[in-house]
Amino acid sequence: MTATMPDLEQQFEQTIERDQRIEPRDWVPEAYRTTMIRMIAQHAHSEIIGMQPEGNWITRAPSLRRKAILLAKVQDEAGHGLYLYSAAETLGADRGELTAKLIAGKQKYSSIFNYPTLTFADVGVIGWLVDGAAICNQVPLCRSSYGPYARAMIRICKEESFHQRQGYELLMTMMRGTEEQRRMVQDATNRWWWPSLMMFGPPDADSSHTAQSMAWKVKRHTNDELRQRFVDMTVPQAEALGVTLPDPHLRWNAEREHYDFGDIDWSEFKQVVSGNGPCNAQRIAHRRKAHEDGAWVREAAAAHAAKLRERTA
Ligand code: BYC
Repeated sequence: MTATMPDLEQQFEQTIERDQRIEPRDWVPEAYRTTMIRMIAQHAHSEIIGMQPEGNWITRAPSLRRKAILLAKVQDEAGHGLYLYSAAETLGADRGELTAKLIAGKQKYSSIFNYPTLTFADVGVIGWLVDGAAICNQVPLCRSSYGPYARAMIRICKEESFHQRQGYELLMTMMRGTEEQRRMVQDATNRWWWPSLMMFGPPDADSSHTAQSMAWKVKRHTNDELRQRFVDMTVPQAEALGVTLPDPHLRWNAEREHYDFGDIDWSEFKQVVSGNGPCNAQRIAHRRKAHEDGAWVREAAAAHAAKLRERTA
């Protein structure tokens, strides 16, 4: 007996209701497919573009040990991008088309990667704050309703935890160093704090996708909930490190049992997301060039695969 549309819809709703996973062969409403492709592609693009700000420091890392650590981290990000593109492919998206949309400016990537990395302290602060925010946002996504995405997120989160620790350890070392090194850490913290809070997306009241994504259990918490969790988690870390977070309104609210914090400059967020951040043009130009430079590899791989097919036929 063939399943009718209402049966399929009911099955989908039940899977979500029972907290089970949606798998690639399951029927899904078109809007669910579109949402998952959008979110997974944006995430994959963020990992790949996210290699640039830190990659910028690989040749200038101050020791062989720091260079090896940074290389490993940036390589992990390439890996995350690749398995996220694979997860998007299980929904019928084509990786080549997703890349084409990224370099044509038709698909987004995280706002955070449009800021420059001015000193080596930025590498530590990215690990601490940016990877810290990423973990906060992504741990709940390990329970996302789409199976391949949720499973990819488990490994990604484990690696992000290592990234966060390496950043914090680097900053601890710098804070035990010279006055100039401490000044660099404080300066990097000042520049990355507010953009890190923006990573969680617009306030709930302005978030176009949250309600539907929560109903489908794609997202498990709202943008504001996760942002608050990140602030609460990070303030004690800043104290232990000995840096000041650049927000005069940051204080413990005993009644709410959370830290209160100042207003985020949402006009800056909008500017960056719409392509006008400090490094948007540079990031996309670099990605486009890397893609074009890699054309011969894709051609060679396709020619090799065709030869193998011919031989086995
Ligand atoms: N930047 O309705 P909303 C990483 C867009 S990788 C740019 O709240 P949603 C790492 C949003 O896409 C970090 N755009 O959306 C890598 C939507 O636009 P469209 C990436 C943003 O999806 C290397 C519109 O604003 N992490 O951590 O419900 C090294 C309205 O927003 C941003 C992920 O991708 C932003 N910050 O919630 C180190 C995690 N925020 O598509 C670290 C997975 C929002 O309607 N994604 N927008 O044109 C998510 O959890 C969610 O997609 C978001 C946004 C919380 C980001």
